[in-house]
Amino acid sequence: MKKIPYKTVWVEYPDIEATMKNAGIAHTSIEDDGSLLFTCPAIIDPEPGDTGGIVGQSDGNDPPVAMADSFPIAEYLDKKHPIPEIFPHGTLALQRSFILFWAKELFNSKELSHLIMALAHNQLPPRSQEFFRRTREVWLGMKLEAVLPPGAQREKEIEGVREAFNKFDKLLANTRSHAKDAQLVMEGQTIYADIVIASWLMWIRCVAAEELWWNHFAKWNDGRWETFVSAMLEKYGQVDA
Ligand SMILES: N[C@@H](CCC(=O)N[C@@H](CS)C(=O)NCC(=O)O)C(=O)O
Repeated sequence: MKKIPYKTVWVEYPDIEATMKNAGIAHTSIEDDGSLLFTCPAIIDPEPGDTGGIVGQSDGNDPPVAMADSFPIAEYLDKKHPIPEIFPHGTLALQRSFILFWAKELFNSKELSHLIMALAHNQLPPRSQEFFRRTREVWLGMKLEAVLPPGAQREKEIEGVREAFNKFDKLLANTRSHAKDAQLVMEGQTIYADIVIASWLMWIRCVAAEELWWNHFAKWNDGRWETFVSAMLEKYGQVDA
């Protein structure tokens, strides 16, 4: 989106902690048992610069910036590369609050998180699959297969997710016609909250078996979620590797 040159390094789940520690990147949260959780995404900016954030004009004296956690990373990049801005002036707290609300109502809801966990495992490479199963089954207290088996119970939970989407469709009624412009939260501009929501929707689209995305999510609310994700992908979906 900002046309910042970068190189992606893909890290498998079991390697995240060691990779972050080696790069001097701090944990992002502390688990219930007191252990530190290291997470992706993370960035290393070898050229943080002190010249008003103009790339390529660092005096070379600043140490690289190495950090994890999406929100602070986005804030950092938006300050350093302000065009196009994803935190328009005065919207930082509003965006933070909106994202938390969306996550609480939808993505951390039992129904959707169960659905995603039950399906994500199948898409991972073998070493990550083993890690994902081991850690998530401890979190959930049950086998992944038992979380949301296909059938009547899964259909009922999908209906619960649909109700949550209906609620956001109403809350975001004024931007309905802007989905095709990659705007969901704010009319006229794609902002950080849009990126977060598009990323979550993309996650569902990637892990959901075909029939689940195309027969459910993609059809809901006149297709605005699919229209929005497609527009975001088309405009900003390129990855370097
Ligand atoms: N607060 C972090 C959370 C990111 C997160 O949960 N990342 C997952 C991958 S999607 C992770 O790295 N998990 C590591 C693990 O489960 O050990 C952020 O917003 O960046």
